Amino acid sequence: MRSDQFILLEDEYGAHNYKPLDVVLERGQGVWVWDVDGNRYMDCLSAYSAVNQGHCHPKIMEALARQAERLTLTSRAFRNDQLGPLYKELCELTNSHKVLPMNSGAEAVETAIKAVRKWGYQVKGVPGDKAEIIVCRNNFHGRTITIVSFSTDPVSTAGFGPFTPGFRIIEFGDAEALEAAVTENTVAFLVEPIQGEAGVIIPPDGYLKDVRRICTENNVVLILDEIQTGLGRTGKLLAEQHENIEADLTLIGKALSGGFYPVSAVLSNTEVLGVLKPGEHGSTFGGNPLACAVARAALKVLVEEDLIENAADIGEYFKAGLAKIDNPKIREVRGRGLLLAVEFTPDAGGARRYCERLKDAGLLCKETHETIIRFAPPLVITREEVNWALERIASVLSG
Ligand code: IF1
Repeated sequence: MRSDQFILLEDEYGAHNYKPLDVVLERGQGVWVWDVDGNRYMDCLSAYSAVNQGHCHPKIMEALARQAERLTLTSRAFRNDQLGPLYKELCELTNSHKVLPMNSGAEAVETAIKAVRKWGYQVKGVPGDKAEIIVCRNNFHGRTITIVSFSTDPVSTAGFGPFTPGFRIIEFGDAEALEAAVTENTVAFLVEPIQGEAGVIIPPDGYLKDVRRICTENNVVLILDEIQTGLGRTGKLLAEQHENIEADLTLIGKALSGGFYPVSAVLSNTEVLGVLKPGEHGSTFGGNPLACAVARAALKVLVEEDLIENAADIGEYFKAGLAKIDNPKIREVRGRGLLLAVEFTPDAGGARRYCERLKDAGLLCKETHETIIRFAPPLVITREEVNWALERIASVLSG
């Protein structure tokens, strides 16, 4: 079957909750993917930073296949021989004390919300059902009802009420706004170190440090959503390291499996996770041996292949190359590590048409909002491959 036939099938039988580029992929390796018509593309999205280790990494593939032959799922009614080792490796790598494994990113966010509410009542002494969590305007933390309850994007919320109460929204990047919003009932501040979906928005220098101080002074749990920024993407293992801080709860997902399988986790540096007692939270698939084996391999690849350092180096090189592109309709080039964005002026005619033309030139990327293109290739990308990409990007964006 050719591309157009697959597209017809999707459109006829699938829900239309996405508007994908019309490219039907069937194979991937490293930074490259191939469509059913035999065309090759460079993947500059990495499944929204889930395939940081590159497509179909052979070592992760091997771990998946070997574990799939032995044992895939026990449920947490029993223990398995992959979970404890994953916990230890994750804690050592991230300087954490406790781990709670889930599957999707949204589930990790939901888990953190439950844990900090309970912590608020049991440890901080917040009166029953009064816990407040502060979040930021233009946040993206997932798609569940509770998470969209505090989204400020009308497309994410319209028609989906009634919503979960208990959230207060402040401006991103404004530490004073956080200080002003904290009350005695505030249990947590939930924030992305760099806002991804909002368009790769980098907060002012010192913001996370100030946030850390304000949370500590007010006995508020700092939850960093590193589901997109974590695991090497920004040139550090965790984006919090750019400001030398440590969150109380850190949420990771996406690249925790190198894109093979949904694996997420809540990492805790304090005793917040300690408030959860048997029966109060869980998931059939969370912490299953297949997921754990894949995550262990994915973390090992990230460290052993120096992908974090590569993201820092190559990211700077890629960003400098993008900044050289001569087009008065480019308003800004920004990013950190290999989480990069080009923002166009409102009169540029939208980012989508550039993405369509980049696809025709052999490069896959995705617009966010009307005017921004995100470039986030797998962290295995080489300098030569960046040169290949820059040639095409320059040619399309200059036109
Ligand atoms: C989609 C965006 C990226 C996330 C952060 C939690 C989650 C995400 C910081 C939830 C998920 C996604 C989901 C994906 C598109 C993608 C995305 F454009 F929507 F915002 F990456 F930028 N926290 N991000 O970025 O994780 O439950 O999906 O595993 O199609 O919705 P999830």
